[in-house]
Amino acid sequence: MPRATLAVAMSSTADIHSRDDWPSGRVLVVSATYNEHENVAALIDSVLAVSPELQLLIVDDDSPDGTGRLALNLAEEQPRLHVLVRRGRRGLGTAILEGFELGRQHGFEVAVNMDADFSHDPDDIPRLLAALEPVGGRAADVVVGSRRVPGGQTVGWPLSRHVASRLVGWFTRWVLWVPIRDASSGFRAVRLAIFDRVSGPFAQGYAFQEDLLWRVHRAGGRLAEVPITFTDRQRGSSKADFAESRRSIGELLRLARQTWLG
Ligand SMILES: Nc1nc2c(ncn2[C@@H]2O[C@H](COP(=O)(O)OP(=O)(O)OP(=O)(O)O)[C@@H](O)[C@H]2O)c(=O)[nH]1
Ligand SMILES: [Mg+2]
Repeated sequence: MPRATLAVAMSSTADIHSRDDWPSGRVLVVSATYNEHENVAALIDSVLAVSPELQLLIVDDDSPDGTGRLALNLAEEQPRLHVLVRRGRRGLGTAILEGFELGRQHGFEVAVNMDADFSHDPDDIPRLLAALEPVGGRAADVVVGSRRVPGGQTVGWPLSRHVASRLVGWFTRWVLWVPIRDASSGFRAVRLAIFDRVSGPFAQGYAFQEDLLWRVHRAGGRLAEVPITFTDRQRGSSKADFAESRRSIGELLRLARQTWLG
């Protein structure tokens, strides 16, 4: 299966970028979208209302429901909003990675990655950022918004989702040796300088989340978790289908082979 590197196909000429004149900033929130028309405008408002210091990048894969077009229109009026519409569905992992890479190119120090469906509460962003700061002398490189540390929880999931998520969590912790309880959480704060030490090829789909933690940990980076409440999406539909699950399992097994056999 083809995999992405950090220098992921940056500007295939068909991709659309909103304005190139980004204000300077330290923290860029990156949210990947695919058919999130019902959520994206509210997400943009909520994230940008958290702090005037935050900027937001939407990375859309040319959603058939017009999410990207809507975000591009909103970006015309909002200098803290940036939009990349990629031509064709290229996967969640490559979308996040391309968002991080754009953040680096524009001089941001930290990226916050979150889903666009309000499962992640924008009001938790300041707590994630605070946890990047040094504790006992050493700063964290990645802070994971975690459902599996005291105070964290998941609201609204059926039993099947709990079981699947716990299995992946267990596998990442005890087979891949990543010391994190909620490795599949897509709500994180990431110090972008970590990519000076960590490179791909990264998993292209949902397994990017576990893959990034695995690489950061192996490179000696510091991981931390803070509790969050994850709420099942209220609007729009899931993109985590059977094909994506199968692809993720393949990617995780590849990481297991590398962990144990080198
Ligand atoms: N750009 C891009 N974004 C994607 C892709 N697949 C999923 N996303 C986005 O990634 C985020 C996570 O996807 P979800 O469908 O919410 O996955 P999930 O949280 O496991 O499933 P739900 O239970 O439905 O919320 C959402 O913001 C999606 O719109 C993709 O191929 N490309
Ligand atoms: Mg979701």
